[in-house]
Amino acid sequence: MKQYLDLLQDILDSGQRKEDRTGTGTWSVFARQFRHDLADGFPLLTTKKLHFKSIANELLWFLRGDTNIRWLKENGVSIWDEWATEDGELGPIYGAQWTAWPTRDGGAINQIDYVVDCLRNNPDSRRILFHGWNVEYLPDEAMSPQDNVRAGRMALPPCHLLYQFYVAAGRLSAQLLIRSSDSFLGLPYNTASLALLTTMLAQQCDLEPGEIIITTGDSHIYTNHLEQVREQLGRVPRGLPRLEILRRPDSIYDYRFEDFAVHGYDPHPHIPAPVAV
Ligand code: THF
Repeated sequence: MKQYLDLLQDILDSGQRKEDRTGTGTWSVFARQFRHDLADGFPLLTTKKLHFKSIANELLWFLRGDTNIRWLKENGVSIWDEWATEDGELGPIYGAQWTAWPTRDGGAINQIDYVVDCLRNNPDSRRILFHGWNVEYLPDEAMSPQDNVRAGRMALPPCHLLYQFYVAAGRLSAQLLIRSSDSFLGLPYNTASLALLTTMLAQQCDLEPGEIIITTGDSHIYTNHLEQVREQLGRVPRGLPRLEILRRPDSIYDYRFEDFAVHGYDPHPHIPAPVAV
């Protein structure tokens, strides 16, 4: 994915130094976009090895509506540990808003059900989207993630928030708005996750996967990732792997990690980097 390396280079070339919530400091540019046709391969970065298991299980965890790290840990994923309370809670983050957006009357709306229903029954709709930015539950930035959770709010506000889908000529495309994009650690995860979700939805709705388009708002590189970014920019991208889904589960909620096979993934070695909390 040359476009990803171009974005990193763009941030190095024209980024401004900004302070951030975590106290780490970043180099940042505003509002960038890239697109990838899923017919050209599965967008799992080849210039460093990504842990596909973390990416896939995180997505399955969102779709479960789960907001406790217990299931993630049971499935070998630790990327949410830093923000959870001692009993593993993260408050009403992604999974809660996606599948159980709270309503005035004390009920809940499943936005994923809505999207699947639209894709099947009203694919020309211009309203096929779901949103994570539920303002009532956003954290208070002056409090720690854990204290926010104890107060009934999200540990962190969603970084990837608006997912919109589009059907034409039997192909399903998706665009995603990421308001705050940790370009070295988070963006490769968010890209592969969007591609996986789009492929799963296409399978459920008898469509072919189309394009994914990602728009990043505050597009940054943390100051403690610069060396890793330069290392990555010196590497030559390799051919993309192919994703195969080995069976057709009964619903979008019935996928398991074992249903996914990634063929031909031949990345450069992993490059470790600290995550800003
Ligand atoms: N906070 C910050 N600072 N960056 C983020 O990318 C981020 N997220 C989620 C919430 N807060 C964030 C958490 N997602 C890793 C990857 C994604 C994360 C958090 C951490 C990470 O450390 N990845 C390592 C490997 C770890 C593993 O797979 O076990 C890597 O090298 O890729 C973005 O939505």
